[in-house]
Amino acid sequence: MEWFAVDLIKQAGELIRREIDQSYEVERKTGKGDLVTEIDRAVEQLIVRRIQKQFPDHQIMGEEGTTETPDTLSGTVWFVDPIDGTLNFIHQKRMFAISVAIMVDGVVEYGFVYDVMADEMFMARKGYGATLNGRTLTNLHEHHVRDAFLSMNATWVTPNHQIAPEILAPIVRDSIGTRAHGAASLELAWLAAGRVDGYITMRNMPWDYAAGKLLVEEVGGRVVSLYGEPIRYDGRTSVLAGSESFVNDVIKHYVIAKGVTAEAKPDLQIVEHES
Ligand code: 2AM
Ligand code: CA
Ligand code: CA
Ligand code: CA
Repeated sequence: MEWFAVDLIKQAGELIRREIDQSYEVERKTGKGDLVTEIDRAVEQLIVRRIQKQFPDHQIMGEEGTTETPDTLSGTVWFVDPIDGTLNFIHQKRMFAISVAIMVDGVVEYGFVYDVMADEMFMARKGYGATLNGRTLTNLHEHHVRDAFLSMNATWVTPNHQIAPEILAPIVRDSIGTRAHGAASLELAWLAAGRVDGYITMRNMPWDYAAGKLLVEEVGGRVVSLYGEPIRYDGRTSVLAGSESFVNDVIKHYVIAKGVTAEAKPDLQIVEHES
């Protein structure tokens, strides 16, 4: 299954590299920052068709809607984001990834994040560690917010999100620096590779984080919701990722200290605006 997935992802990567300089259609989904291109759809179709042919009984959850949300997470489920970082793909022609995770009976067993233009394949297998282009990734160094270099989207500290800025602005201020890379799976992969020390987002879907989460966990890191709850795979969630010390520091000193607990979470209404 592992080599089938790698071959499939590399083939999809070739398709993207071939098409990236051609003209293609771009469509709006919910707003001007939420786009999908013909290439996103073509790549998802390529991936989905090959999986269906090889493993007809597997379920697939893909971002671009060629598949249905599975009723149950039992059996084998593939989470597929054909282009994670579509805005980067369109505007920068780099720093986007194909993200694929394979879940077996509710447990993510394999995660793949492929940076298409840098030709970097990040892979993890549960219990067996993580690699980047075949080289083993070493365990994360412990960090606290005050000595962490973070990856986080600036949207979350703007006032149009109710509680989020109150929690996140102090983290931005106290850390040694923040970068917004714009591709969740790659930000988690970079965390696993030690290129950043933490990643926070208020809203991700399973195809964004399933593969990257396993990568981070396989180098000793922790990935939970912003309130420290286990991550679910059935819809949107916030994501807080980093070393054990970083994650504990954020929850204890920035989230709980603000009086925000998992129970109080309904207060944390994300106002949809999609700039
Ligand atoms: P995408 O490019 O595949 O849409 C941008 O900060 C990151 O958040 C990207 O990984 C992007 O994935 C993801 N993202 C963008 N809009 C989103 C939404 N409405 N819900 C969840 N994730 C989103
Ligand atoms: Ca999208
Ligand atoms: Ca995505
Ligand atoms: Ca996508």
